[in-house]
Amino acid sequence: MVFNYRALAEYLVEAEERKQPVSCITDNYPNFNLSNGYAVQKELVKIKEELGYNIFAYKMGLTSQAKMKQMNVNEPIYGYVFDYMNVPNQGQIIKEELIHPKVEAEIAFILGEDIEGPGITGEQVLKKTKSILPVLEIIDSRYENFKFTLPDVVADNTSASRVVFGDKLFNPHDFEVDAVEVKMKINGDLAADGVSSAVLGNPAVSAAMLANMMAGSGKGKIRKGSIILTGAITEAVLLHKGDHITAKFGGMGEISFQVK
Ligand code: OOG
Ligand code: MG
Repeated sequence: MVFNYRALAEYLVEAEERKQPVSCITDNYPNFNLSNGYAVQKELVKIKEELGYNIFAYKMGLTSQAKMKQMNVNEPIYGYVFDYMNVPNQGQIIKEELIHPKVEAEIAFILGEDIEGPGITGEQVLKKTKSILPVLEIIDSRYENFKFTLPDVVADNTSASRVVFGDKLFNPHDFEVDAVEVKMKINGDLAADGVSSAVLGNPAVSAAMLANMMAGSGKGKIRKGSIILTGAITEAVLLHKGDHITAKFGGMGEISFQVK
């Protein structure tokens, strides 16, 4: 089947702009597959660039058991974070700008050298990583009830919506990247917790997987200086207007923001 990838990308961009969820692409087109999903994602990136936005970071998704179980899908995926999604630490997100946002805690990597698949390992990526830092990702599916199949969520740029980075960069060589303990509180109550090893054993493995997936689809290497979100350590937690979120990343400081 031949799909109109541009029209499907517009459908999702409009849902984001109108803040109105839409039905899954696979509801209308049951044959829509994962490579079709990435083809829509590619058009969605073009639309965002035409609107004047730029890619700010890469993101991996569904890299932990907690997330795969929560979303009922079983394979890591990738997408892009755009510049307009960036929110400062201790800043705020506006509920009215979003549909049904959820928050999740992650580790981000900043590359000191290019990385390239196929066959690159987590250890090799760590050697080429300049810094790591904590990040809270706010995901906001453009699909009704936050429900989708893998091809749908890939088309929807893996629910990318907002990001709040920590203030400090850390040298990955001084750090046990797989032993960062995260505790996320909402209005003072524990909302989710976990350890960074939940992400494929080590978040570096997720960054390596990204390079390998990109190589597999002919997208080439990931350049020095690129930022990679390696995927949620914990389940994602639904946000409400008025919520105050704080997350402690053992040894890496704290991130907080408010939902206005
Ligand atoms: C898809 C995005 C998943 C992660 O870190 O696992 C993701 C979703 O759950 O809506 O960003
Ligand atoms: Mg995420």
